Amino acid sequence: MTQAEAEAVFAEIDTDGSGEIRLSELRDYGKTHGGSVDGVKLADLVRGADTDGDRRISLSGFTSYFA
Ligand SMILES: [Ca+2]
Repeated sequence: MTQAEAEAVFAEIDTDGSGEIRLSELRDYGKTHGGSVDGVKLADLVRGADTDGDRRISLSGFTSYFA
């Protein structure tokens, strides 16, 4: 997806607007989107996009994974 699309999806998942996606936010999103984000399984997304290993996904980690 494009950078802008990735940012829009990120904002949709980051429901508290903290600028990071927590696992609970990802799980809530997965519940209503078939357990995946744009076809990527949540577990694979965390592994691929959590660049510093703190189990939270930053906007830059998210967009570099998808865009
Ligand atoms: Ca958040």
